Amino acid sequence: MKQVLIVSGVLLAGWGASASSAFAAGDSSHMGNMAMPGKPAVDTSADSALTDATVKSIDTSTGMVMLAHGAMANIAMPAMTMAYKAKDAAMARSVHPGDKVRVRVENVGGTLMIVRMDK
Ligand SMILES: [Cu+2]
Repeated sequence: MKQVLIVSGVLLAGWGASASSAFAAGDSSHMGNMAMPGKPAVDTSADSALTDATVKSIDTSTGMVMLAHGAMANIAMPAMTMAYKAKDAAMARSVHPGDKVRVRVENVGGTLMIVRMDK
C-alpha cells in the first residue's frame, strides 16, 4: 500500500510538470484528471520525453491520428502503429500522412491523448 501511494505521488508530480508545459495556465479542465488514479507508470523518470513517430492517417471528424511510433514508456506502449486522440482539432489539422513528428502521448482521464506534437 505504501508503495502504491509513492507511485501515485510520482505520477501526480509528473502531471504537474507536463501540464505546465503542454497546457495554458488557468485551464481547470484537466485539474480533475490530476486527481484521478492513474495507471502505474513503468518509468516516470523521463516524464516529458518525446517519441519519434510517422503520421499514417488523420480522421479530422474524430480527431484521431494514426501514428507509427516508437516505444512510449509513460503509457507502457511498445513501438506500434495505432490511432490516438489529438488534444484538439487544430493539432489534427496541422499534420498530414507521411509527416515525421515527435509526440507526447499521455493517459488523460482514461484516453490516450496526443498532448504535444512537434513537426
Ligand atoms: Cu499502441
